[in-house]
Amino acid sequence: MKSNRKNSLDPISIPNWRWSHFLEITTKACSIFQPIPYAIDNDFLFKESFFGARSNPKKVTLETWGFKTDKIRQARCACLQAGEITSVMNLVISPFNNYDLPFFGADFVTLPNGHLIALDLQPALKNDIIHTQNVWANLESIHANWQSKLPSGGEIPSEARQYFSPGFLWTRIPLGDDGDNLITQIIQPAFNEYLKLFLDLVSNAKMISEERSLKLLNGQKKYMRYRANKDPARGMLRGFFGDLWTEHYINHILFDLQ
Ligand code: DBV
Repeated sequence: MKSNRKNSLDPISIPNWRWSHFLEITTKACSIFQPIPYAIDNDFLFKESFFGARSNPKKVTLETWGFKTDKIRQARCACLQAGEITSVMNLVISPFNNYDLPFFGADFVTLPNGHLIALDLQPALKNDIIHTQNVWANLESIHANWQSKLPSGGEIPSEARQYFSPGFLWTRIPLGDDGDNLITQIIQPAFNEYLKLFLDLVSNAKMISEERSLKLLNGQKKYMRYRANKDPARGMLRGFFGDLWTEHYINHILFDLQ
């Protein structure tokens, strides 16, 4: 099937994609920054395949949404729906390194065994107080309010901890009505507050020195390399779309600052 999406800012049109409301919120909130399309080849703007038993093949659809602005190097969202249940929104907003800003990271994943929600303003330089103090001072109270209403997400890989802030909202919730209610009543308002804080930081950000920009760039590249190397979706994407396509997608679209 062909997609009529021409560029990364064209709206997503995946039928019954569970996370569409969150991308609508993001699109609306970011429209004040005059976003322009981010160059992405057609083969990565839209991709479709089939999986499962030959007698009853199921469809998997992936679309990539994205933009850039004067302060945001790349905002991109991998939007995937596989069959009835499996539904992924992997959104990362990466500022230019000449602003002292964190990444905005949202990994919303529905699998047959439940929903996994990871949301954070992720530090490029976790041990640098100039980089973190302004963010964490505002984020920790927001986090405390919403995380207290959610079950914990459990252990995360120890090597990944350096890429998360103390405000990392992390939970695993069951499928079904209870899960849906938690997504509507807790995850949605939490997402709004995390995104608003991030975009306010972007609005107020001032250019930093050349020397400090280099430090930020190194921190950003380390984060991108880690995520590209350890992408938990690699196996799933390879199963759906093949190794070559997946490696190009992960290393040259999703985490393209290495
Ligand atoms: N995760 C991605 C991309 C995805 C994606 C690009 C296109 O970075 C999906 C899709 N994340 C995805 C899937 C799973 C997870 C898990 C499908 C489930 C894997 C499984 O259980 O089979 C946050 N995502 C996770 C986990 C975490 C995150 C902590 C659980 C642990 C894991 O399975 O590794 N955000 C994610 C993450 C980092 C981050 C791993 C690392 C720094 O910033």
